Amino acid sequence: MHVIGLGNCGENICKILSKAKGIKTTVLDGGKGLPVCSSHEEYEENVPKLGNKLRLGKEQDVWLILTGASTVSGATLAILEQIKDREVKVIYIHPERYFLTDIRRKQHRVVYNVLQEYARSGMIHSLWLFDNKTMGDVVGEGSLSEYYKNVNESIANVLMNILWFNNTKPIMGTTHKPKEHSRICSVSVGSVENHREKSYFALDNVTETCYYYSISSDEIDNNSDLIPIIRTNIINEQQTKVATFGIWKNASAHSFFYSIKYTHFIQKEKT
Ligand SMILES: Nc1nc2c(ncn2[C@@H]2O[C@H](COP(=O)(O)OP(=O)(O)OP(=O)(O)O)[C@@H](O)[C@H]2O)c(=O)[nH]1
Ligand SMILES: [Mg+2]
Repeated sequence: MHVIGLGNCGENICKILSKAKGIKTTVLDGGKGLPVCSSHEEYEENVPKLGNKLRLGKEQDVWLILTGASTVSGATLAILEQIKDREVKVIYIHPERYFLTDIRRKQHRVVYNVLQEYARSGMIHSLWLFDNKTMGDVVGEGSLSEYYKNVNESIANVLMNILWFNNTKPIMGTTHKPKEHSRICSVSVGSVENHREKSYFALDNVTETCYYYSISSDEIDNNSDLIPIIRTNIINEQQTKVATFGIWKNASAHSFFYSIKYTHFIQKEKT
């Protein structure tokens, strides 16, 4: 897995991921692989050849993390153009609206909409949406000096776990293969006992969902309630959408699940 972090936001998440096994990271920002520019348009027009900076080699599993609120996000499409031969997943961090100046809000709207169109048309493999406000409510906002700490760690955890799920054989079920056109997605996290889930982005018009259960070995051996809880949930979900699941055994004492939700419907701006 190779993760490219664009701007401060992308860089902060890359800092966490760079310590993980099996993940390479590259930061792109004004002064880091990109020239320092003063506007969205200027960034768009001045993206140099990035081959030597990125050094992707044969890696297909490429992720780009950014928010449209940054000036440097003007470089997004020019960067995607250079890596379009890879399987590119984009993590889009939806900014808090009330923090934004008019210019930044406009930039965000443009990037957010274009990326959704790119996903729908298959120009990118998928678009993963996270919302700072929604996530702050779920995982807690830090002090002023580390305001995004919990949010960033939670996003980094999603990536580390996806890598692990993809490379580890489930003890039951499978990894989900979404339909060809279901390329816009979101993640929710949940606890297994009460099956309550909290979403990192409120995705509208979900058409498919898959549940990735990461269960401690103790619970795998001793919790006989597990299968009925999971079965009931999947049957419920299947009433309204395509729903699948996989169960993995983890090495910690802690069990949780992710629910990954997919849609092909364009998401409107969150207010
Ligand atoms: N989740 C998360 N969001 C962040 C972080 N830092 C900034 N943001 C969000 O991103 C927006 C600004 O984007 P940054 O990537 O910081 O962009 P910037 O460095 O201010 O922008 P330029 O330097 O002008 O390109 C803020 O309004 C926040 O919503 C972070 O570490 N984590
Ligand atoms: Mg910056």
